[in-house]
Amino acid sequence: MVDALIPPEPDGGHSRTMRKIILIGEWKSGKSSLIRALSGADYASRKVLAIDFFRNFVNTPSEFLENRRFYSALITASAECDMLAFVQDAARRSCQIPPAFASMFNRRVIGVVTKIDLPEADIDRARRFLHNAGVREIFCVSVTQGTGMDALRSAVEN
Ligand SMILES: Nc1nc2c(ncn2[C@@H]2O[C@H](COP(=O)(O)OP(=O)(O)O)[C@@H](O)[C@H]2O)c(=O)[nH]1
Ligand SMILES: [Mg+2]
Repeated sequence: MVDALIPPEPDGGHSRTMRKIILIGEWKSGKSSLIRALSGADYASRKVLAIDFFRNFVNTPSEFLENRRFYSALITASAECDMLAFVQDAARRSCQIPPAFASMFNRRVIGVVTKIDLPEADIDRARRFLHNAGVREIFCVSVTQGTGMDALRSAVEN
Protein backbone atom coordinates (compact mmCIF):
# COMPACT_ATOMS: atom_id res chain seq x y z
CA MET A 1 0.00 0.00 0.00
CA VAL A 2 2.72 2.42 0.99
CA ASP A 3 4.86 1.23 -1.92
CA ALA A 4 2.26 2.50 -4.37
CA LEU A 5 3.10 6.02 -3.27
CA ILE A 6 6.73 5.69 -4.27
CA PRO A 7 7.19 6.75 -7.89
CA PRO A 8 8.96 4.21 -10.09
CA GLU A 9 12.51 5.06 -10.96
CA PRO A 10 13.51 4.36 -14.55
CA ASP A 11 17.17 4.66 -13.55
CA GLY A 12 16.89 1.38 -11.71
CA GLY A 13 16.83 2.79 -8.18
CA HIS A 14 16.16 0.29 -5.42
CA SER A 15 13.16 2.11 -4.01
CA ARG A 16 10.48 0.15 -5.83
CA THR A 17 11.43 -3.13 -4.24
CA MET A 18 12.11 -1.87 -0.75
CA ARG A 19 9.87 -1.46 2.21
CA LYS A 20 9.43 1.97 3.66
CA ILE A 21 11.70 2.07 6.68
CA ILE A 22 12.23 4.63 9.43
CA LEU A 23 15.66 4.85 11.03
CA ILE A 24 16.08 5.81 14.67
CA GLY A 25 19.42 6.12 16.40
CA GLU A 26 21.74 8.47 18.17
CA TRP A 27 24.08 11.01 16.66
CA LYS A 28 26.63 9.48 14.28
CA SER A 29 25.28 5.97 14.81
CA GLY A 30 25.37 5.53 11.03
CA LYS A 31 21.81 6.27 9.88
CA SER A 32 22.75 8.42 6.89
CA SER A 33 25.45 5.95 5.86
CA LEU A 34 22.91 3.10 5.90
CA ILE A 35 20.54 5.12 3.72
CA ARG A 36 23.35 5.82 1.25
CA ALA A 37 24.42 2.17 1.17
CA LEU A 38 20.93 0.71 0.85
CA SER A 39 19.65 3.26 -1.66
CA GLY A 40 22.83 3.49 -3.68
CA ALA A 41 22.22 7.21 -3.82
CA ASP A 42 24.13 10.23 -2.66
CA TYR A 43 21.98 11.06 0.35
CA ALA A 44 22.88 13.80 2.82
CA SER A 45 20.51 14.68 5.62
CA ARG A 46 19.35 18.22 5.92
CA LYS A 47 20.93 19.89 8.89
CA VAL A 48 17.67 20.76 10.56
CA LEU A 49 15.78 19.28 13.46
CA ALA A 50 13.21 17.56 11.30
CA ILE A 51 12.16 14.17 10.07
CA ASP A 52 13.68 13.66 6.63
CA PHE A 53 11.96 11.73 3.85
CA PHE A 54 14.19 10.26 1.14
CA ARG A 55 12.79 7.65 -1.25
CA ASN A 56 11.68 4.72 0.92
CA PHE A 57 13.70 5.95 3.90
CA VAL A 58 12.60 8.12 6.77
CA ASN A 59 15.54 9.52 8.69
CA THR A 60 15.01 10.99 12.13
CA PRO A 61 17.05 13.53 14.09
CA SER A 62 19.13 11.95 16.82
CA GLU A 63 17.73 14.57 19.18
CA PHE A 64 14.32 12.88 18.89
CA LEU A 65 15.69 10.01 20.97
CA GLU A 66 16.98 12.30 23.69
CA ASN A 67 13.73 13.93 24.67
CA ARG A 68 10.45 12.19 25.39
CA ARG A 69 8.49 15.08 23.96
CA PHE A 70 9.61 13.99 20.49
CA TYR A 71 8.46 10.38 20.85
CA SER A 72 5.02 11.18 19.51
CA ALA A 73 6.63 12.55 16.33
CA LEU A 74 8.52 9.27 15.90
CA ILE A 75 5.35 7.26 16.45
CA THR A 76 3.41 9.37 13.94
CA ALA A 77 6.14 9.09 11.31
CA SER A 78 6.47 5.34 11.84
CA ALA A 79 2.77 4.83 11.16
CA GLU A 80 3.48 5.56 7.48
CA CYS A 81 6.28 3.01 7.37
CA ASP A 82 6.40 -0.75 7.00
CA MET A 83 9.20 -1.22 9.48
CA LEU A 84 11.57 0.53 11.86
CA ALA A 85 15.31 0.19 12.30
CA PHE A 86 16.93 1.03 15.63
CA VAL A 87 20.55 1.87 14.83
CA GLN A 88 23.27 1.24 17.42
CA ASP A 89 26.97 1.99 16.94
CA ALA A 90 28.92 -1.11 18.01
CA ALA A 91 31.71 1.04 19.40
CA ARG A 92 29.44 3.02 21.72
CA ARG A 93 29.55 2.14 25.39
CA SER A 94 26.06 3.48 25.96
CA CYS A 95 22.65 3.35 24.35
CA GLN A 96 20.10 6.13 24.20
CA ILE A 97 17.21 3.96 23.12
CA PRO A 98 14.86 3.54 26.11
CA PRO A 99 14.05 0.05 27.47
CA ALA A 100 11.21 -1.65 25.58
CA PHE A 101 11.06 1.28 23.16
CA ALA A 102 10.14 -1.12 20.33
CA SER A 103 6.83 -1.89 22.02
CA MET A 104 5.70 1.71 21.47
CA PHE A 105 5.50 1.09 17.74
CA ASN A 106 2.88 -1.03 16.08
CA ARG A 107 5.34 -2.13 13.40
CA ARG A 108 8.11 -4.63 12.76
CA VAL A 109 11.26 -3.35 14.43
CA ILE A 110 14.72 -4.50 13.40
CA GLY A 111 17.97 -3.56 15.08
CA VAL A 112 21.05 -2.59 13.11
CA VAL A 113 24.43 -2.75 14.83
CA THR A 114 26.77 -0.55 12.79
CA LYS A 115 30.55 -0.09 12.58
CA ILE A 116 31.40 -3.69 13.45
CA ASP A 117 34.67 -3.16 11.58
CA LEU A 118 36.02 -0.81 14.25
CA PRO A 119 38.64 -2.32 16.62
CA GLU A 120 36.70 -1.06 19.64
CA ALA A 121 33.43 -2.58 18.40
CA ASP A 122 31.68 -4.81 20.93
CA ILE A 123 28.93 -6.57 19.03
CA ASP A 124 27.57 -8.48 22.03
CA ARG A 125 27.21 -5.26 24.01
CA ALA A 126 25.40 -3.58 21.13
CA ARG A 127 23.09 -6.59 20.75
CA ARG A 128 22.29 -6.41 24.48
CA PHE A 129 21.42 -2.73 24.15
CA LEU A 130 19.05 -3.45 21.28
CA HIS A 131 17.59 -6.44 23.10
CA ASN A 132 16.85 -4.17 26.07
CA ALA A 133 15.11 -1.84 23.66
CA GLY A 134 12.79 -4.71 22.79
CA VAL A 135 14.35 -5.66 19.46
CA ARG A 136 14.43 -9.36 18.59
CA GLU A 137 15.69 -9.22 14.99
CA ILE A 138 19.20 -7.83 14.78
CA PHE A 139 21.56 -7.27 11.83
CA CYS A 140 25.24 -6.51 12.37
CA VAL A 141 26.90 -4.53 9.60
CA SER A 142 29.85 -2.56 8.45
CA VAL A 143 28.83 -0.01 5.86
CA THR A 144 32.45 0.77 5.07
CA GLN A 145 33.40 -2.88 4.42
CA GLY A 146 30.01 -4.10 3.28
CA THR A 147 29.82 -6.84 5.92
CA GLY A 148 26.27 -7.98 6.65
CA MET A 149 24.73 -5.60 4.15
CA ASP A 150 23.24 -8.33 1.94
CA ALA A 151 21.26 -9.75 4.86
CA LEU A 152 20.09 -6.29 5.87
CA ARG A 153 19.11 -5.45 2.30
CA SER A 154 17.07 -8.66 2.10
CA ALA A 155 15.22 -7.70 5.26
CA VAL A 156 14.35 -4.29 3.83
CA GLU A 157 13.37 -5.62 0.43
CA ASN A 158 9.96 -7.05 -0.20
N1 LIG B 1 34.12 2.43 10.45
C1 LIG B 1 32.84 2.65 10.15
N2 LIG B 1 32.36 3.93 10.13
C2 LIG B 1 31.05 4.12 9.83
C3 LIG B 1 30.17 3.05 9.54
N3 LIG B 1 28.95 3.57 9.32
C4 LIG B 1 29.06 4.90 9.45
N4 LIG B 1 30.34 5.25 9.76
C5 LIG B 1 30.87 6.59 9.99
O1 LIG B 1 30.27 7.12 11.16
C6 LIG B 1 30.08 8.52 11.03
C7 LIG B 1 28.63 8.87 11.29
O2 LIG B 1 27.83 8.28 10.31
P1 LIG B 1 26.45 8.91 9.84
O3 LIG B 1 25.86 7.99 8.83
O4 LIG B 1 26.63 10.32 9.44
O5 LIG B 1 25.60 8.85 11.20
P2 LIG B 1 24.19 9.52 11.54
O6 LIG B 1 24.46 10.75 12.33
O7 LIG B 1 23.48 8.49 12.37
O8 LIG B 1 23.49 9.77 10.25
C8 LIG B 1 30.53 8.88 9.62
O9 LIG B 1 31.83 9.40 9.71
C9 LIG B 1 30.50 7.55 8.89
O10 LIG B 1 31.43 7.50 7.83
C10 LIG B 1 30.72 1.70 9.55
O11 LIG B 1 30.03 0.69 9.33
N5 LIG B 1 32.04 1.59 9.88
MG1 LIG C 1 22.62 11.47 9.56
